[in-house]
Amino acid sequence: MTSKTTLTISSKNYSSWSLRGWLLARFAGLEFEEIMVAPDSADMRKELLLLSPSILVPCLNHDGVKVWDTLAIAEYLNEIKPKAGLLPAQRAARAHCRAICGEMHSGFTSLRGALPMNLKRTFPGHKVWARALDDIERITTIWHECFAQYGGPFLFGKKRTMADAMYAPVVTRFKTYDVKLDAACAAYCKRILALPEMIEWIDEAHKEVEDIDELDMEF
Ligand SMILES: N[C@@H](CCC(=O)N[C@@H](CS)C(=O)NCC(=O)O)C(=O)O
Repeated sequence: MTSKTTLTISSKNYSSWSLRGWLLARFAGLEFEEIMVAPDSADMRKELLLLSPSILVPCLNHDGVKVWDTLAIAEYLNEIKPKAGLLPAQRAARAHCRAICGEMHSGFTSLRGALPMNLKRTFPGHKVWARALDDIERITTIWHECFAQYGGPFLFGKKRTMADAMYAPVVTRFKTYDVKLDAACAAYCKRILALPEMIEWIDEAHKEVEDIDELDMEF
C-alpha cells in the first residue's frame, strides 16, 4: 500500500518557500494533500519536526519517500513526472535552468530580508535598500538573458519550468513593494501573476486570518 501524497507548507501569505514547493508540485501535475503548519508556535514546531526533518517547509511525502528542501523537491518531481517539463529539454538549457534555480535557492539574501513575501499587503512607493537593489538588478539581468535566449513568454520559452516556480515569490515581492521594472520584466510578472495556480494561491493567502505584525508594519 502506498502512503498518501502530502506537501507540508505554512502560511500562504508569508511563506515564499511554501509557494515554490506548491507551485512545483502543481506544475508537475502531482495530486497531493496540503498539510498546513504555523512554524512560529513551539507546539507546531514539534509537530513539524515529525513531518519535516529540517523543521522547514516545504516537505513532500510521496510513496513513502520524504523529500525536504525545495531544490530536492524540484529534482524529485522532475524524476517522477518527467513529462511535466520541469526542466527544459535541451541539456545546455537544463544546466542554465539549474544554475538560476540554484542562484535563487542560495542567494538574494538582501532582497529576501528587506522585502519579505506578503501577498496581502502593498507598500506603494516603498524605498528599497541599496543592497536589495543589487539583487533586483541581478534578477532582472537573469530574466533578460532568459528572454533573449529562449524567446519567452516564460523563462525557458513556451513552457513553464522549475525556474518560473523558483522566481514566482520574487514576482509577488515586486508587486507588494512597488518595485519599478522595465517593460519586459513587468510583462513577465503579469504573466506569472495570471497563472491559474498563482491566482488560486493568492486568493487563499488573502483568506488567511493570522498576521505577523513585524512583517506588516509600514516601512
Ligand atoms: N532551503 C530551504 C528553505 C526553507 C525555508 O526557509 N522555509 C521557511 C518558510 S519560508 C521555514 O520553514 N521556516 C520555519 C521557521 O523558520 O520556523 C528550502 O529550500 O526549502
